[in-house]
Amino acid sequence: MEFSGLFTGDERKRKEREMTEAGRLPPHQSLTLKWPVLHYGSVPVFESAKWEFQIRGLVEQPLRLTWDDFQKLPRIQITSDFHCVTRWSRFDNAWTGVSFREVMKLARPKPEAEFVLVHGEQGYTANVPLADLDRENVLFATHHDRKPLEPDHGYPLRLIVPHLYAWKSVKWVRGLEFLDRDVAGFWEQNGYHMYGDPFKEQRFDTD
Ligand SMILES: Nc1nc2c(c(=O)[nH]1)N[C@H]1C(S)=C(S)[C@@H](COP(=O)(O)O)O[C@H]1N2
Ligand SMILES: [Mo]
Repeated sequence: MEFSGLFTGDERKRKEREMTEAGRLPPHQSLTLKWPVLHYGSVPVFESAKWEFQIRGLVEQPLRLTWDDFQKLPRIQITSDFHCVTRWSRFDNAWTGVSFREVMKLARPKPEAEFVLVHGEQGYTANVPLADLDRENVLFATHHDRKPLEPDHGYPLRLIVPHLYAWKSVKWVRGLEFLDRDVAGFWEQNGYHMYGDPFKEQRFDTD
């Protein structure tokens, strides 16, 4: 017999227990089977002819990539978990896109570059240490669970940094600024933690 639908609450609890036991649920988070939408400001309209991806700061090769340039880069698929500081976690997301390392190969950060300020549309920013982006599961995603990103989830391109709270996973990402010091991004200027490790509960700058 098919009881699915009737037991979705139980299914959620079962999975939450499973993830807790596997050590994948960070403290004081709860598992969601849905995918909430969370951002500051409005959803930007994508115009491929106007879009460009800008890489500047401490790199050997500053770059401006058009949407066509970006589309030509090799793609990877990564499955990872997603933890929002407002206490929901979504597990086993399949992301397709271009790895951070692929973009690094083109820009070639200088040895002094230790931090990156990630820029999104409308002035949204998030700061991440370069070492935390230079990992094999960090990517610029165009697809989620094999479907193009919805506009409110970051279409056409978003960063995914699975091991940090999701405010670092910049939607509508448009560029990278390589720096020799850690410069606070949007939420970090508004009281959030500079690093944001969900397993250490680094939510606020006082944590
Ligand atoms: N450009 C931009 N990216 C953003 C945000 C934002 O306000 N603007 N919010 C962040 C936060 S706090 C979270 S939890 C995730 C939410 O992603 P989702 O809406 O796809 O679930 O996006 C992150 N990326
Ligand atoms: Mo968030």
